[in-house]
Amino acid sequence: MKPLIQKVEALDKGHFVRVEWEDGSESHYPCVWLRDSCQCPHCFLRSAGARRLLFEDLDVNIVVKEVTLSDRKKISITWPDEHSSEYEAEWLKRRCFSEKARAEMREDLFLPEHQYWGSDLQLPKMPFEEVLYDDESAYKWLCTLKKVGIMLLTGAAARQGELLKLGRRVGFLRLTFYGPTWQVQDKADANNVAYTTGKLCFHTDYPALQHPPGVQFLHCIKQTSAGGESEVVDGFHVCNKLKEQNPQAYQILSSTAVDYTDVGVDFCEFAVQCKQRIIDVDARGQAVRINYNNATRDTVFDIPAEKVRPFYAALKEFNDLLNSTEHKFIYKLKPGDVVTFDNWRVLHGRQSYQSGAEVTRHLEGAYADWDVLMSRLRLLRRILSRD
Ligand code: OGA
Ligand code: NM2
Ligand code: ZN
Ligand code: ZN
Repeated sequence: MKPLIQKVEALDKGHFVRVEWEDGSESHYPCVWLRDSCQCPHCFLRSAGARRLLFEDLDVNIVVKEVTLSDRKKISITWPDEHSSEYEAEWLKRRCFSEKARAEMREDLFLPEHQYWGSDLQLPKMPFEEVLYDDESAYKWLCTLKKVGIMLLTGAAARQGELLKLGRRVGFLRLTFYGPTWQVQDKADANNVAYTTGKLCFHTDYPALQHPPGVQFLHCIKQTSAGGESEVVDGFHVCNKLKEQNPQAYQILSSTAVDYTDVGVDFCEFAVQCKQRIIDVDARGQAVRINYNNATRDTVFDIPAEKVRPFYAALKEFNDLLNSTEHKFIYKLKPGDVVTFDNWRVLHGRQSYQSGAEVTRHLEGAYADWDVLMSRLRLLRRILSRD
């Protein structure tokens, strides 16, 4: 059902165009935006879906000379320099500036809604193969990953290389200093605490990078009989709790820049340093990314000495909440399981296990960026809405 236009008129001395829709509702469009968004071949490169018009050539005080309605399906505007622009009803409707329309568009483009969870998590599951070969399943996987923050894919082969397939399915994986994919197992002279048999307390991976990987995949190839259980916690849910229960701790963790370091050799030699706030927040103070790995938190701490104790106290509060039985979910990966999770939101950990002469536990890991996964999600939605 395509929207139809009842009436169009210029308002506010030509600075606005008012569109009245056939259902009686109305939309107001600022003329500077209309001129800037002209869809003619001179102003817009259709093949790239991108603006050709240079900002230098835009008069930010522009007003309309004339606006007319043709066929109730599009409006035409003549500008003072006689340039003319056409805008289709459907195109305009999708770009309505009302609060409600913008919220809908935001929802459509970014799927910002979160479903929070605690120890009651019903770990979402689906067969690995389905995600690889069925578009509807792949779409469901990506939507769940965005909304819940975690999904288990089952039935992959218990050998290396399965994550490369998942990478090709979404587009490509994120290369880091640990390689295109990496092997989590007990290693001599480990270049990372993850490559030991020790317990890993709740962390997000790679806060030492300026742009930490948005998504993480862990594929279980071999699992030890005793120990090695996985733990996950919804970081955004815990942040909401902390903000409520201890606003001061929240304020400290969302404003203090913490130094992270990672130095060694793997894919190639590296000396990574970064400053991150443990809780990254948006303009409204909502957590948007957790950057917390106690192992790579640097001993260099670039804050005034008197702020150090309050910082540790705040981090203790956060760490305690992460570990409360009400919030954490414990499970054990089986060979063939691939856990996929939002590395900006979900903190993960593992219980320790016995070291021995041979390798008793082996996971293959990989990272991907949210840009790549969201791009695939939008493309899949487009394909699925066609048939
Ligand atoms: C890691 C990690 C979890 C595990 O390698 O960063 O968190 O279960 N591994 O070994
Ligand atoms: N590994 C698993 O932040 C980190 O160092 C997380 C990264 C070694 C690729 C661990
Ligand atoms: Zn134009
Ligand atoms: Zn990790």
